[in-house]
Amino acid sequence: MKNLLLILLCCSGLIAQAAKPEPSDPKATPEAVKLYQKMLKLESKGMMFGHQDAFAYGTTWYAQEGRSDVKDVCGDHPAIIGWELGHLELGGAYSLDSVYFDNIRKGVNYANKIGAINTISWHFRNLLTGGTAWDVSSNKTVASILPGGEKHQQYLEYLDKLVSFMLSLKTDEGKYIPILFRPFHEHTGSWFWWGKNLCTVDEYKALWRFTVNYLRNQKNIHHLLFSYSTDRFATADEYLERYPGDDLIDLLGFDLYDNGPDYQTTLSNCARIVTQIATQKGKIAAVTEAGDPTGKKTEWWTKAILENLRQFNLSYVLVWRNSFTKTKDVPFGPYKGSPSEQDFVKFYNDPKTLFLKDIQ
Ligand code: BMA
Repeated sequence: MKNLLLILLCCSGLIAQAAKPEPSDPKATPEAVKLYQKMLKLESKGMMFGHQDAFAYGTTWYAQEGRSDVKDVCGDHPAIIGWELGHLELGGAYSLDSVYFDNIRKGVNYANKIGAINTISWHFRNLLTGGTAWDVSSNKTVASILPGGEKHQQYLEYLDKLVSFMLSLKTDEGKYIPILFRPFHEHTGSWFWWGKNLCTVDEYKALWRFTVNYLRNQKNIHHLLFSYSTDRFATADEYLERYPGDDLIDLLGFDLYDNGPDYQTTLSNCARIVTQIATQKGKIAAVTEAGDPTGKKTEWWTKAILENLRQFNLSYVLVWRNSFTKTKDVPFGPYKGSPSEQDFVKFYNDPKTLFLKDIQ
């Protein structure tokens, strides 16, 4: 009996070991596997805080290594650092948000060195019209860049620039730095050329499948974890309508800005649905973009975000950038002198939120 118990215990131990979650790419680098497992494990500890372009610039500064507006306010950096590659496809030196690609490369390395997690988005241009990512004047763009389409060759050229950049993200020891890559986002809306009214379900899925296969199988890139990130949605079916497949995706997310009176109920409803699906699939769940577009809600961090997300095992919530130039956007993150600065410190001190020091 005792022996049987021992055997059973050993077996269950082995099963538990064998069942360690693996990313969707069977050839994922050891660093990508480690990141995936670490993020899943951290979900039960708390919710990480992320900020777009946190290390690139803040409301009053540009490119100062070691600085972030978040640290200026609470003394610690975000755990998740967002970066944006728009305009990489044009071959220039800097992004559509005026960040030098060299600085992104250095910043990714720095973030990784200090134990932060890097996520990258790509608002790349409309290949068919020549317009921006927001040019929705044609519903043929996605079809045109797929194999057989008139812009397919040009898409490969864009992807090859992406490939060179991704392959340049290395540690000082020459290992590829694992990245959460989040292309074709907010596709349940129709403001990007890959959005819902601009391509069919099949075209959208084919775009994902072609792209991931090209990066993995043609270009041998295995340090990326892929993030599927919708805008608002009401049901699991709606969320999954354009989901390209478990063999491609590692993180299930959604973007949701505080744009109306239903924000808080929508936020918790979306978080509930996404965390349920992610648990069933064994994938990471996150709020991949958020923000208060008025920039004026003094208790936004604790009331809108924390109280509505506290009950869920989400990996992270990332807020959008603190533009240092005057754009139409307010700074979405905290900064010295912000109306919600004190509330952010409360948010930081809450045991539910995880910042850089909490994930070492
Ligand atoms: C948008 C805005 C733009 C920016 C783009 C890509 O939401 O912040 O100003 O160029 O994201 O980062």
